[in-house]
Amino acid sequence: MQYRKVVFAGTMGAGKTTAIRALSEIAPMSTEVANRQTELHGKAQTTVALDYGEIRFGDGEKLCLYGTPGQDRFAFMWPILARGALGVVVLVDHSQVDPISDMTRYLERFAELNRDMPFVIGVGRLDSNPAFGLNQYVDSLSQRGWPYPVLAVDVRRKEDALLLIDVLLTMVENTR
Ligand SMILES: Nc1nc2c(ncn2[C@@H]2O[C@H](COP(=O)(O)OP(=O)(O)O)[C@@H](O)[C@H]2O)c(=O)[nH]1
Ligand SMILES: [Mg+2]
Repeated sequence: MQYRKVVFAGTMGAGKTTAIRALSEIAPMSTEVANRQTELHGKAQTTVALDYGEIRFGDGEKLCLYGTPGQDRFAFMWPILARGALGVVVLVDHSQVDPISDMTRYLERFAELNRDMPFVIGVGRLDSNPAFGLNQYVDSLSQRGWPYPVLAVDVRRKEDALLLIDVLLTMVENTR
């Protein structure tokens, strides 16, 4: 059996744990603790260390899904998780103060680890701030010469989470 790995990154509350729970065909593992940084996000629980889930494909291939902890104090986990990853799904919470720089921060950090890392960006809660839309993300990326796909998603829906994976796998296939 072939093992492949995809990493989910993004700020606290962006939906990493939710996406992996929606996708995983095994009981997903997650290391949730009480959230003591409620100034960053109001949610009750947050992930330390990582999330883990798996998708199995018909051809006997297994895709391992890893969620990075959002808080910066767990940034030491990122190189460990990024090693050998097919690509990174960066989830963005559009309702945050500066979601573009949230996105940029994760892209920069993971690109430092692997310059050729394929990325897909999933923007959630797009309706929370109608003043700016998906095109702002696309513009910001193209200004930096980053041709990564940007999708509006609600990762609580399995088909949205799966779309992110499909796009990432398609990119990987096409660059081989
Ligand atoms: N409205 C909305 N809520 C979302 C979306 N994605 C995640 N959530 C909710 O946001 C909360 C935080 O998600 P979580 O997966 O714990 O974020 P994590 O910190 O990235 O692991 C959960 O209550 C999710 O149900 C989205 O696209 N839209
Ligand atoms: Mg989490």
